[in-house]
Amino acid sequence: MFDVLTCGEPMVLFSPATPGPLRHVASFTKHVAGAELNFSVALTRLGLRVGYLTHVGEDEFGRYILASMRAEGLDTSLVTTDPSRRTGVYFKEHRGLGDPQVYYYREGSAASALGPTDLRPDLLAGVRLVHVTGITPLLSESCWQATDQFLDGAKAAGVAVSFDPNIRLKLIPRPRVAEVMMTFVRRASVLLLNESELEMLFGTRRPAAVRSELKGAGPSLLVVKRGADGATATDLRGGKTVEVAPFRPTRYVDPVGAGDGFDAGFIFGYLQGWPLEDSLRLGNHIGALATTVAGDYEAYPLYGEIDAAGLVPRRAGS
Ligand code: KDG
Repeated sequence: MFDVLTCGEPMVLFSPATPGPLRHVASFTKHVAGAELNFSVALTRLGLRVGYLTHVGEDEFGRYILASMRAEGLDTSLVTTDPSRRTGVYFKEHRGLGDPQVYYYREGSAASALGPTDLRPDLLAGVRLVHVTGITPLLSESCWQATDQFLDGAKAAGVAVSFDPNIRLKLIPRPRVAEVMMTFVRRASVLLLNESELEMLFGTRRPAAVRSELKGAGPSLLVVKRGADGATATDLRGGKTVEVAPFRPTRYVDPVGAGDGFDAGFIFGYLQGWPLEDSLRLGNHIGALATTVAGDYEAYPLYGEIDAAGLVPRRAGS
């Protein structure tokens, strides 16, 4: 039985040891990544039971992903090994001009064969939240159907859904983004995105301006990740927006993995019933830590670490 259920594509990430065009890079460090896997690792480190539904190839990279999941204490019972397809891979490239470039080698991967039959109805029993990102439906037709199945299954079972569009313009042409993502946004309970995604979907960077568009249907909570400017959470029913300041890490490598870490921190607080400010603060903290290392999830904290850092709110009288 899981607290949280998610699905997506895990990949092996090769991070360059030196900056510059990849053709001149001689060595790389190897990591495990994938937006929903990162999210699952972060929540597992905080103590939740996460079900991560995916496929990997019957190859060395698939074995490496499974071994890394086990090392993190993450359940692997929902991972199917597919002998007929390969595990996806991606490379980062640091040119020194802003965020890293990413190059995917994932077409036709094992995870792209994820489909609607993967979600057995019994998997939702006892689940408190289903997490979906906008990456998975763009991987293949069957992944799109699997995402639909996830959202419909959650609705039928009365389970909350968090959705992060995680817009990857290498996976979808810019003019289609809003139309495609809104089909998923409308089925979420909590919408988590960054400011440029907010603008792509709603044409505004002001959370309050989104309320009328989502009135009636869709999320009740809008969480906006503002990077170095902190984060906000807007109660789309009541209208109140709360804002928290950012965490400023003393070292910065790259931002990949920060958004997933933020999502996990916020959702952890949300599931514990914490005040929105505390959930945002934990999201910011995990997101900031993620930027300090070359891998996506390595720097995410353990529960004991967030407790020691004073990020677990004390109830009145405790
Ligand atoms: O959020 C981090 C992800 O972008 C990274 O791990 C790779 O899943 C990935 C993707 O599809 O971009």
